[in-house]
Amino acid sequence: MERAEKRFLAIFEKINQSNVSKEKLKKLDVVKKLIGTSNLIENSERKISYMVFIGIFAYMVYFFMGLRGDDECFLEFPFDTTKVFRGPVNCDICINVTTVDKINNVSPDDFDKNYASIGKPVVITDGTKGWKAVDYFSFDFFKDLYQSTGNFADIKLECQFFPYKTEFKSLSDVLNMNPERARFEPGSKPWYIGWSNCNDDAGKILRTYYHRPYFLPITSENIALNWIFMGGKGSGAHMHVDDVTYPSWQAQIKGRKTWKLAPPPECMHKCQRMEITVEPGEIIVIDTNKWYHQTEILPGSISITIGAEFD
Ligand SMILES: O=C(O)CCC(=O)C(=O)O
Repeated sequence: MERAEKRFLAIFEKINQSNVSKEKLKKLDVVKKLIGTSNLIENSERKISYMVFIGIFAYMVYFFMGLRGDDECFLEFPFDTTKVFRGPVNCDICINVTTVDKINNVSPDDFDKNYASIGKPVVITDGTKGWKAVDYFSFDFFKDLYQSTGNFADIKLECQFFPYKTEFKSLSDVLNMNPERARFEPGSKPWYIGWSNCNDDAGKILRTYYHRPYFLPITSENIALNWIFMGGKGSGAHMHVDDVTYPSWQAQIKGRKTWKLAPPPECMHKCQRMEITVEPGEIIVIDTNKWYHQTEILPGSISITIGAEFD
């Protein structure tokens, strides 16, 4: 390497002493090749530096914002970063959609044709007709459910837990809060949380409290993984878009919740925002991967919902 360097310097010296201009030198194939290689090295070094910088930045955000969800991954990206990379949405899903219809007694074919197949949000007011959940779901119901189906630690793997504005770190923290707070007694801290159930035994029991929504097309598969959201009045989920596989239904078992829907940003000028309040016993159906959504729990009873994706 040293010898090569010396010989190169000697050649360089000779060139300097000759009358060949730098411009002419740059036109030589061998010089072009050399410059190209050095640019290539510089570029890859720059790329590596960027990647290291992004990595350090992401880790700092993740670490300082306390967004570490579980210990399965060394580095988990904050939930909302995935939205930056979502594909553009065809605005046909929202053009001319100005309200969320409330319908009942709808056939699976009509539901499919007028809503599911075109991604139009809708509320089915008789959606939970005949469901035991309406009479049984409560804070204590879920506490007993998870106590009877194993320990709370099971709830962690593969499950997602959304603490929203609370300090809770897990569903187990929630279900062990003091009873006064669970009942929203005056002076206690408000709470609203959500989770996906990934305890198979609990899932089997849950399915005895609700049916596959009657309006889903026969060809639709109702995904077994349940999402449950529970809590008292105040803000629910912040405005966001999901990154799940399919559209979802969500049954409002107890309480009342307002959904604020916004079209995808690329459709902002062609489509409009909408708002709908879902009453107890109603089911909202929405493609949460396309419609941005935010929720607010209205004063009154605890809000409890159960839902799932369907294809
Ligand atoms: O039900 C809620 O309050 C939030 C639901 C939600 O954000 C979702 O399903 O993505």
